[in-house]
Amino acid sequence: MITTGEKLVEETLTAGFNLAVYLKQQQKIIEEAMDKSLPIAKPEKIYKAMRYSLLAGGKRLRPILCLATCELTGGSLEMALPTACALEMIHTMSLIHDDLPAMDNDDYRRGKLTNHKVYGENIAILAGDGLLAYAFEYVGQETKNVPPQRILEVITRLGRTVGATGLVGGQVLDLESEGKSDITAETLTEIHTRKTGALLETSVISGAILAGASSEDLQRLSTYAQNIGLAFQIVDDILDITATKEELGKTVGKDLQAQKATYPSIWGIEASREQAKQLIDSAISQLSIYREKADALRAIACYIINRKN
Ligand code: GRG
Repeated sequence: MITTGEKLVEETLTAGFNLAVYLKQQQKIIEEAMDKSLPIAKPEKIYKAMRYSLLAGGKRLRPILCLATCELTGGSLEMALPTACALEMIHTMSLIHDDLPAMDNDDYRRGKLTNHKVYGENIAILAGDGLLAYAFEYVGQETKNVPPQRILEVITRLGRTVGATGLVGGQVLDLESEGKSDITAETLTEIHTRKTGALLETSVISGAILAGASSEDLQRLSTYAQNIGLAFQIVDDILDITATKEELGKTVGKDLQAQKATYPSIWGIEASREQAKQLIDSAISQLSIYREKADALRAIACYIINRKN
């Protein structure tokens, strides 16, 4: 019986599933695909700026989730790889814009100088815009052997995730909440459901849509994704307090500095950890029907609360 993340990691390892090996292998596939996806063209400066952030490392969690659910629901790697790359392009563009002086004003990301620190603010804005537009083009142009209706569904969903109902709206609510002392856990959850949860959920669901998953599968996977999405953000808030700059590859303590409400500031660190664990347990409970076929998704859920960056 699986109860907590750490326990599950042990169990999946003893059952023959090695998460570290799995993540490394999937990251290699994704790195190679992304490198190929965006060759340098003219004007070189913008392509270099886009590649600088896209290929700067990171956990590649969103594409890994997309590939995992496509495989789980009967699809192939080839069906989901363009969408997996597009998800990382969108995530990367959101990081570039989030780091701008007009937003969070950060100098470091993924252990490197932020895009605007290297290329200037004007190019960083355009690099983000370029990646966002290319993500949609890439899914439309490169997805092969998938019925057009499914591709259309993924593209529509990506648009909804990025726009005012998702990332953009979440970022606005986040900006509006800065410096306010009366932010409730409900408001915080609304912000993070849009800012962080929406793209994680779309990562999980798009792989399954491309594979032609049933509506029951999509429902189960949505619930899994919503739970890991919230847990991911709670852990992110905790790491901003407990991790080092070297571990995170970016400035730490930013939330406190910007007077942002966080889960630890509302609940305290221990209660936040407990909440994250409960969410991971709920996420994992959605996967029982898939038995060992969902080992990767189970182990990723555990990794989300045990991660150090
Ligand atoms: C999407 C059009 C458009 C604009 C962007 C700036 C903005 C609007 C939204 C902010 C979105 C944002 C930065 C959310 C935070 C998400 C988050 C927890 C990022 C960290 O993700 P990790 O830990 O990072 O997966 P790595 O580097 O491992 O990929």
